[in-house]
Amino acid sequence: MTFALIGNPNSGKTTLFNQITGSNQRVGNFPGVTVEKKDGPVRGHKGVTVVDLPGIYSLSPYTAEEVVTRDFLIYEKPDAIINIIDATNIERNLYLTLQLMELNVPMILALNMMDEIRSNGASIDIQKLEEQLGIPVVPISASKNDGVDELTHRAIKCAEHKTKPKNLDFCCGHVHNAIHSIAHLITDEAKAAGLPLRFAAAKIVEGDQPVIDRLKLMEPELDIIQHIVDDMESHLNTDREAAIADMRYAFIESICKECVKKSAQSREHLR
Ligand code: GDP
Ligand code: MG
Ligand code: K
Repeated sequence: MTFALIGNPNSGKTTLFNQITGSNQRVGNFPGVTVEKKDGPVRGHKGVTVVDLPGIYSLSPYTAEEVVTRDFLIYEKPDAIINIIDATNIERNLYLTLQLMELNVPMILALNMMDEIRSNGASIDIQKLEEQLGIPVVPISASKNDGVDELTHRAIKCAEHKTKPKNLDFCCGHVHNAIHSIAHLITDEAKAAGLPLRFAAAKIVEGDQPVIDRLKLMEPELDIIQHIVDDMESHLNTDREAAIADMRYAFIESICKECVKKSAQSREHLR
């Protein structure tokens, strides 16, 4: 059984990796320390491996880190994703979470830096967050080794039961329509290419060339897709990448409004 450990740079991936495996990889307080993937055995669980992947903000195909992480997810198909996020910077971190959910792989959210949240006087409603996202959420503090055993335990359960994210459909309106029309159009091609359908459709809407190339679409399909995207852009009066980003941030904002109580002085403001 293999877990992929994924998160933004500085979310605490390496700290968590070291706790889970009992190893001693270098922890950095700046982004970009982990440029290659490292794997190690999960302590106390025979046959379970965790892979520490490069920190990324998005599943775009632009940076070396993004390519390594996304190719691992798509082509090596881990049994579960452990998505670690910095709870003190939850809005920004959830942007990657929503993209990972589209891969339709069993996934668990490790809500890290909870020690900071507590000492700031902020709070996060874990149960509500779990309901809204449709994936298990475990509050942890990687550096204090708090909640890590619970996380490992639930990640194994999640992989064993193949528990996939419950709601992929967090969007509505024109972007929603475009994603669904395109998903309908590319069902066979996505299957043949081994790409998760929802991920492929959203990536086409965004204009992700490697995904579009990999699907080997025919001219008539490409024409229809262009038409769908043009239509969406003109209705929303924005470009395709911004349309997707706006949709994701709108969903994140609505979740955080319900689940997060900030302190007067959150860590974000101190940065
Ligand atoms: P990575 O870039 O995702 O691999 O993150 P690192 O593991 O290198 O951690 C980034 C920084 O956050 C380091 O300074 C860690 O010591 C710190 N850190 C990691 N986990 C926690 C935590 O639970 N609480 C606090 N306060 N700091 C943490
Ligand atoms: Mg690291
Ligand atoms: K780092």
